[in-house]
Amino acid sequence: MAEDPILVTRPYLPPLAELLPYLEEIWASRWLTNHGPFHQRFAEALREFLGAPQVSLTANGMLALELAIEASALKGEVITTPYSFVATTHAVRRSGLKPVFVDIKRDDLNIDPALIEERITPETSAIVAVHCYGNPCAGDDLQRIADKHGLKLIFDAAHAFGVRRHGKAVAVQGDYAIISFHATKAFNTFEGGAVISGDAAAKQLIDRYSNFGIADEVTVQAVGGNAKMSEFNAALGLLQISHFENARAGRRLADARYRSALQSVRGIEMIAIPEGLESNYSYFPVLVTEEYGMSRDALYEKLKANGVFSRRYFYPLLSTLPMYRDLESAAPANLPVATRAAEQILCLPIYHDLGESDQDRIIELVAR
Ligand code: T4K
Repeated sequence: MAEDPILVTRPYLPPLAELLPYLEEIWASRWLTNHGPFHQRFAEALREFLGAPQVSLTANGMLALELAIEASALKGEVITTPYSFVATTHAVRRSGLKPVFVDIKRDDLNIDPALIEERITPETSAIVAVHCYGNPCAGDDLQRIADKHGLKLIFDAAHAFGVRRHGKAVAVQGDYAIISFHATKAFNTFEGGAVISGDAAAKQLIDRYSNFGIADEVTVQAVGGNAKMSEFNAALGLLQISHFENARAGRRLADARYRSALQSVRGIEMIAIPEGLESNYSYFPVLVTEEYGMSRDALYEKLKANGVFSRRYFYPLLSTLPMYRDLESAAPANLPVATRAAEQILCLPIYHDLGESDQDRIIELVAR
């Protein structure tokens, strides 16, 4: 008999019975959206969980990033990484800005601060950095560069929910940071996201842009849009917070099993967990190098033929997409580390209840 397929992730869902009282509350109040009681409770719970000064909830991570860019009133050029999900660069471009790609570091696959300053011009207004797979960027170095050149600093922390370094939430940095609560993330509300901001005025800007620019019943102050989170998603989020550590613990085990089984496989490189980091273990990226003796794509196909659906996050490189490849900064010669990583990367399945026998199946296929 064919074995069950193993997908790259499996969303964590709380027991349905625990959600029902929340739904009954929504049904009774008929308050479904527009910053209702669950919205406020979830935002407050998140603020506490993250230790963040301010949190605004949004309909998803992409809109959160667009709001952060909009509230930062950027112009001209934005320095960013080509090695991310397409939402990152699209948010820059959809805001009428020009993305300027800077290469990444091999050790964490995040933007390389040492290469940023040579790309800064009088047109540059911000840096949009990504904590790829939840691994923290060199936040202090980025902040120093942003301060020196008067740039805004925005973190796409879509992957970094719950990640802490020396006890502090990695997502709480910069002028704004965004998180995604998409179904495939470490923490999900089906769809959802949040913007973290530093003070009440910054949060007010985000909240206003997210609600059509409306200040009160008769006052519209900005050309805003609609990025609000509904009461359903907020109620689910409130419940999910109480389950997060449990889900993280399941993924931590799977991560540790992969690391010990794959460390001796020639040609398979893993990304080290930096000292003091409490990851959320929501991705398990490996780099399939020349020494492996089989290309990344051949391994991907082999896994697929055996019912294991890994993903090539993040290939193709954003700078090679038709809408970006003509940018001067998109030249492959400018991005050798990212180009190589995109050709070698493979994210193996990882989730809270990945069974040991399923994981062994994956490990055997990779280790041969
Ligand atoms: N910035 C960064 C750095 C991001 O990575 C993302 C999103 C964003 C910003 C934007 O945040 P959001 O606007 O999405 O909140 C997925 C996600 O759709 C996307 O959220 C995520 N990053 C990206 C890395 O991955 P796909 O195209 O790979 O999703 P899909 O539908 O192929 O699903 C992957 C696997 O997950 C499937 O094989 C099965 C499983 N799955 C998926 C869904 C949707 C489930 O088991 N249940 C589900 O409901 O993009």
